[in-house]
Amino acid sequence: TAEIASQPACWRRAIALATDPAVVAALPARGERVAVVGCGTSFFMAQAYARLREDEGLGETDAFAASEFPFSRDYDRVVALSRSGTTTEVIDVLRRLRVPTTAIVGTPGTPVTELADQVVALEFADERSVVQTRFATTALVLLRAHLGERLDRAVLDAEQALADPLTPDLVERNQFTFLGGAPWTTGLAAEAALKMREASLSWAESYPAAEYRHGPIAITDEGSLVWVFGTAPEGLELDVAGAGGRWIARDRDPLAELVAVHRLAVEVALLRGLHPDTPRNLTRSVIL
Ligand code: F1P
Repeated sequence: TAEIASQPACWRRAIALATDPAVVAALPARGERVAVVGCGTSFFMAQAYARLREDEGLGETDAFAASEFPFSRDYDRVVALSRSGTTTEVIDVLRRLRVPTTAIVGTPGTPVTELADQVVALEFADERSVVQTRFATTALVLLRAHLGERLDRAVLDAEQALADPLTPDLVERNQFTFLGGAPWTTGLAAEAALKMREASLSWAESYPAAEYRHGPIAITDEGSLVWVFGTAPEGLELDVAGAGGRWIARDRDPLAELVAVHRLAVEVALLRGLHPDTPRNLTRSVIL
């Protein structure tokens, strides 16, 4: 909980760090063809960043789960995201690559930092919990700030998300669906669903918002929560209400909405008698 609550402070540090010359030199330059890789949470942050960078016109940007990296493709730079710096699939990609690489990590002095050409260490955002929250969002804030986004409002929105009451009609749900209302927020929706699974062992799914009508709406009922990150498609709220689901769509920075989901995941876990920091079957990093 303390790690979740420290996100606005960590984000402020990341925004300041984004203009540090060493950090600017390590992150992708305008026009470079870039691939971003990671596993789990880090992969979903990679997806969000890749789509933002591409849509900003700063260069073709792809995101891959590290296990699916296409070595046949030509990239100018590969960015690896890994809190632990010890994830096997990320290490494998960095070992095989012959192009410039940048690692963004929580812990320096790890195999990932040894293999990467450039390293950005966000030690202030590293965390004890097995479940990632602030490292992931802080890394994305750094990358968004480097793209030129002004993120003061996002920080204020995160503070608001930390202050929101979590009412029983949100916590007492048996199915959680998160929708990406803009292409870059689909990665955030995937991460929100992962948080609900990891921290509270909930049944959670995610889709691009417009895909929701193409099948997933079939599972929606009175026990469902449907939460949109970003702008909702016209009329979708009525469809969800018609299926009996509880709908949330707020005019806030989507990354701040992820902070709200961190808190929801903790509350649902506690309600079910689970420890949200140490999910069953999960370790801090996957070393194969
Ligand atoms: C990646 C990751 C985490 C997940 C769990 C297992 O770790 O998949 O996202 O929550 O802790 O490892 P990393 O490469 O970012 O350290």
